[in-house]
Amino acid sequence: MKKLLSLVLVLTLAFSLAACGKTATETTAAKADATAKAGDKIVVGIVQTNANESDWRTANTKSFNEAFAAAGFETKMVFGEGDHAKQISEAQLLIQEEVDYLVVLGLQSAGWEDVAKAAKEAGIPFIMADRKLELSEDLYTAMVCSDFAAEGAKAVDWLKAQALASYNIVVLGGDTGSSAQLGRSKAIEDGAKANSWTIVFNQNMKGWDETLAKQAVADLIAAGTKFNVIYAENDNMARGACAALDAAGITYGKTGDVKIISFDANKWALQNVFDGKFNLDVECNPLHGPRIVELINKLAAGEAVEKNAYVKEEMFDTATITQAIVDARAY
Ligand code: GYE
Repeated sequence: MKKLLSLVLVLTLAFSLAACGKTATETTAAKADATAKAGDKIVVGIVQTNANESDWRTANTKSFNEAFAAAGFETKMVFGEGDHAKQISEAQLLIQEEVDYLVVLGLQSAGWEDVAKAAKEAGIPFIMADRKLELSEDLYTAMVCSDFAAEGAKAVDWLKAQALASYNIVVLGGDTGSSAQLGRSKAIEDGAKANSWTIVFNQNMKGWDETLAKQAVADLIAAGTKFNVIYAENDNMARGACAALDAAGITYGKTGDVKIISFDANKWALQNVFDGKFNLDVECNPLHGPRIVELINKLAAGEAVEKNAYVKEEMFDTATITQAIVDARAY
């Protein structure tokens, strides 16, 4: 009954707004207003990448579920499971289900125009979280993302500061075409060019997979490939690489022959930095739940929001890490 009431309210408002030529934004506001008037729960559709592609993703999904439940939102979460086309069709379904807000974490950064246009037509605010998508500003309401180019630049600067006698780098990339992979990979590729470093291997691991990373490094060792740096685009792949080095009796980390660079900075990974197994871990913070709740509440209240927000992130290496930092880690 309530749904029907809010639908009638939306349609009446939409027709009256359309009759007087109101924009999508006003339609959005009308929709939010109707939802509030009808006292309905705010329904948020989340288009997530994969359920458990990494420890980072697990923490990210948990953050959304917990924060949205605490905010009294109704959450509709769908997963792409590694398939971009599936993510697109799931997103279209959420629009047809008339969610009040659409939050997208894209497997791929490209190919979201149609979904964004459909959301705009329906008056549904399109919000990007975690990964910035290739969309013009008129096609999304706001974003809360990580700056992957900046993350990569931190790692390259750190690597340069190590002043190694030689640089033979193995790049274990994330899912091809994701903005996280694109940003982090471009940084090391540009850094290698600028510093005349050698990238001896550069491949993306489907699903950011730890086992694939381990196998890739084991194959390199078996082939006799010389390398002294592992640039792993997330913690799980870095751990996979270390397992292959352990199996081959090759030393790594603070006192070892191979430098280990990672991204995400999960608690267990920072313990590895503290224990001298990982040399550097560049933070990528998954706790987007509260950030998106704050954003949606502002939009629902008709308040102005920051269009393009980047999460403030740090980096941790064997020289700066402390047990207290590890113990205080929230994910
Ligand atoms: O680095 C990786 C996850 O989008 C930043 O996706 C995220 C990446 C993160 O699976 O672990």
